[in-house]
Amino acid sequence: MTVRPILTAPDPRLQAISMDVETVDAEIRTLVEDMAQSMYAAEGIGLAAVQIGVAKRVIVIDLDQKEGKKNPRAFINPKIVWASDEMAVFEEGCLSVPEIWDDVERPARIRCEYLDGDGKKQTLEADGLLAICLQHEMDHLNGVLFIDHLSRLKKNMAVKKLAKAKKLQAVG
Ligand code: K1U
Ligand code: ZN
Repeated sequence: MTVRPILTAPDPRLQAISMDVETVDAEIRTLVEDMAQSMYAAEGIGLAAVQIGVAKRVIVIDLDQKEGKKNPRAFINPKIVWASDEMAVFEEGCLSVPEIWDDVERPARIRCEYLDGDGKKQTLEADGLLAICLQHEMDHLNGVLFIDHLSRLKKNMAVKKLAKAKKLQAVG
């Protein structure tokens, strides 16, 4: 298992449209394990494969990480098949958009279909943080970041802050 570096905006690879997984084989299982390790190392609650530079429709989420008790869930080729009219606002962050948090409005409940880590078809109805996190990660699979949901002014401010941080990082 390998902890892989997480891409940060404005890296153009984050805008890629990820490809469907054909077969859940050993390569995909290794990818899922690497993603889980990378997510834990970065102290995140979710990760999309594209964030480590692999444009495949694979997501890992673990919402209840307690000491020594890790339970990563894999969502492969996830699709939202229903979303509630009711909306929810949640302050989101992103490992690819460091140090920026802002409110995003999304459907409060969703039903999605996906393949699990064993390649079995599953259906899940989610609400609360799981629904938010799934939608945030599925956006990544379509090259969308949470700052793309903000007003143009807020997004511009976020992009400037990210560019400045990258410049400072490069100088050392
Ligand atoms: O996609 C990502 O970069 C993961 C992102 C998921 C997410 C967080 C909040 C709302 C929607 C989606 C993160 O994990 S950011 C870090 C984070 O949320 C967190 C870190 C430590 C403790 C609790 C939360
Ligand atoms: Zn993210």
